[in-house]
Amino acid sequence: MKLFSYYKYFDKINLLTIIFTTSMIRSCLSIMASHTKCRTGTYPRTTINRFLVPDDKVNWSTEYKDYEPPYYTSPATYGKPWADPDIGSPNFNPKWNNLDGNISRQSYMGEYQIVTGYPLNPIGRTGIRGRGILGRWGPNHAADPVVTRWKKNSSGELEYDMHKKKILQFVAIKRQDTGEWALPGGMVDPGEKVTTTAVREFEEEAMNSLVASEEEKQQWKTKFKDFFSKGIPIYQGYVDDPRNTDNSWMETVAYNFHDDDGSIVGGFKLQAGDDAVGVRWVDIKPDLRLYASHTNIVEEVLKKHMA
Ligand code: RP5
Repeated sequence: MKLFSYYKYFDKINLLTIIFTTSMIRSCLSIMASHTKCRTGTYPRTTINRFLVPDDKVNWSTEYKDYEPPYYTSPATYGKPWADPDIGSPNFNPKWNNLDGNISRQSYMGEYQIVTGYPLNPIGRTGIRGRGILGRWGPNHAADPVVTRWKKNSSGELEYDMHKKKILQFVAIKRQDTGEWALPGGMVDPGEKVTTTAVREFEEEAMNSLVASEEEKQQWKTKFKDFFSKGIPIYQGYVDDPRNTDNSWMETVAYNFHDDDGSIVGGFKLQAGDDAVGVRWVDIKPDLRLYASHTNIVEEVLKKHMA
């Protein structure tokens, strides 16, 4: 009898694992499929045009004899503590696909290839080589918080859409570099836990923690402690970021922090900070357009809440 109940418990855990893994794989696949913003137009902060990469030539395994992308590594990144030196520089011996000291050079997309000393973008060609304006060769790790609540009117009553469904909102920031609305994410500092990055970036970009008083921060700490310890992982993997190159790319881990009755984050005034120039609660609607592949991440969060 006892054995039977253990089996029941085991099956339940297995089932949950399978459901979680399957939905994570499904969301990873849909986000992975987007590799368009990082192969169109001029490279950010430059006048360099990307080499044309048609859809059927993205994959490295497809021959593209004429492929001659320009090489660009931003001079502004040289010598910065967050940036790697050029490949081949003396004393630069990166441990590709490994933890390199406290810098993770591992990819969520599996083992990436190294060709003539350079890591290769795991999704495919981008029309530009070099490190671009990113800091690391290979994966550049970020974390993205998706903070959500249900939309309410000024009397505090729930609002519904035309299908009589509750409206989910999330906190978006306006990026200074492109002017696009985005998740308030940021780069993982060497040795930092990704969950810590997600919360730190939220506080910096959506609550302006860098200039907040100690008293304000103490208030958040008490109120947020429990809330931010219950993030649900939504996605981990490649980001279709306009800064990506053939040898350097963004990856992220996104967590959903849901404020169900709107009393936690919903009770605080949002204020843009760090490199964000705007912040607001945004309705999750079909016409949502966000930076990089953030729309896909937010759509995954919506699916989870509507399921
Ligand atoms: C995106 O860039 C990530 O998803 C994250 O939101 C962001 C991190 O870069 P910075 O905002 O620090 O420039 O690819």
